[in-house]
Amino acid sequence: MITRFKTRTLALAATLCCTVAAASAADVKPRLIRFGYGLNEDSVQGRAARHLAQELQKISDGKLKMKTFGSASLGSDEQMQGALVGGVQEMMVGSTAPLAGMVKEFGMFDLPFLFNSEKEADAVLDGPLGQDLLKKLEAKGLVGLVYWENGFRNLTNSKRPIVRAEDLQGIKLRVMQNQIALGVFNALGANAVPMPFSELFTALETRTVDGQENPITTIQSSKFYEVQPYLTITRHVYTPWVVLASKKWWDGLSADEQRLIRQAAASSRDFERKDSRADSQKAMGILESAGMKINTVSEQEVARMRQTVQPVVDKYTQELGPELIKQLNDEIGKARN
Ligand code: TK8
Repeated sequence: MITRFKTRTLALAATLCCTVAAASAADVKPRLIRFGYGLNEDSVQGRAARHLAQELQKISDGKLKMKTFGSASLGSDEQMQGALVGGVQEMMVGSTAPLAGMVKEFGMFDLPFLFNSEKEADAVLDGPLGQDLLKKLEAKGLVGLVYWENGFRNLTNSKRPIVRAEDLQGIKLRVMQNQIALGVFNALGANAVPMPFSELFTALETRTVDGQENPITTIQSSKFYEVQPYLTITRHVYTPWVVLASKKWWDGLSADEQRLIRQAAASSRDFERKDSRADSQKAMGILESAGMKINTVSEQEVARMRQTVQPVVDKYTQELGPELIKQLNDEIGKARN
């Protein structure tokens, strides 16, 4: 009796479940999503891209298939942004720095010595300011989904240890492609050279440039230690990555498809930040055993560097809007306390 009742309940539940599943499945078409990124497969980006693809496959019952393309095989960050705007590529992850050419406010993340910790960065990126910036992309043909951690950047070069800013004199330093990054490093005395990341390893290897700056995780996964003997821990800026979709393509998706992609993107964000923080420790050990000569700039020296770049910060505070920079500092202040 009880058994028969249970069986019937189960059968009913099963029918209900599958009706619901079928209904939602009706709004999800089989699709192939091309997702491009700049680092190699064995990097924080590579691992998080695979996580995103698997998650999406799982929650869409295999309908939303993502194919991931690493090592800038679909182009540099800037080229992929263009492909997304044009609707010839569906998704990507890339730095905020080259987005400043479209939405200038993204340049704020290139202002030096802003965040003190990952926690502060998370709070600002996931808070009102970071989310407003993502919305601004829509008018430019991009849908900003979530921020991943790229992280605090440090200097490497092939000439000498950087103990003081003066040591940067005459060093040809590759920087990300925007005016603020350029202004900051020129102010510090380097000869800043903007260049896409995809050309960087070769440029370092052939000594077209002497140095570059990126988080420890990237210095390790991109094997910069093979061509850069000196690493200086400066943590001069925290830069994020942003997961983007083509607006042209996005607008043709059903609400269910958009919801599933947003859900998978949020999962990739959590996965990637955790992985990045754990990998940072591990990568440092690898760089040490690879024989890099590592030094950390002193607090006094950081204070001097801050002073040296202040005119650049002031200039871009005016250009980006003093109100916006005030909001940024307020949100950082809140997260700090
Ligand atoms: C990878 C870049 C990279 C960034 C840079 O495509 O350009 O130096 O740090 O992560 O976005």
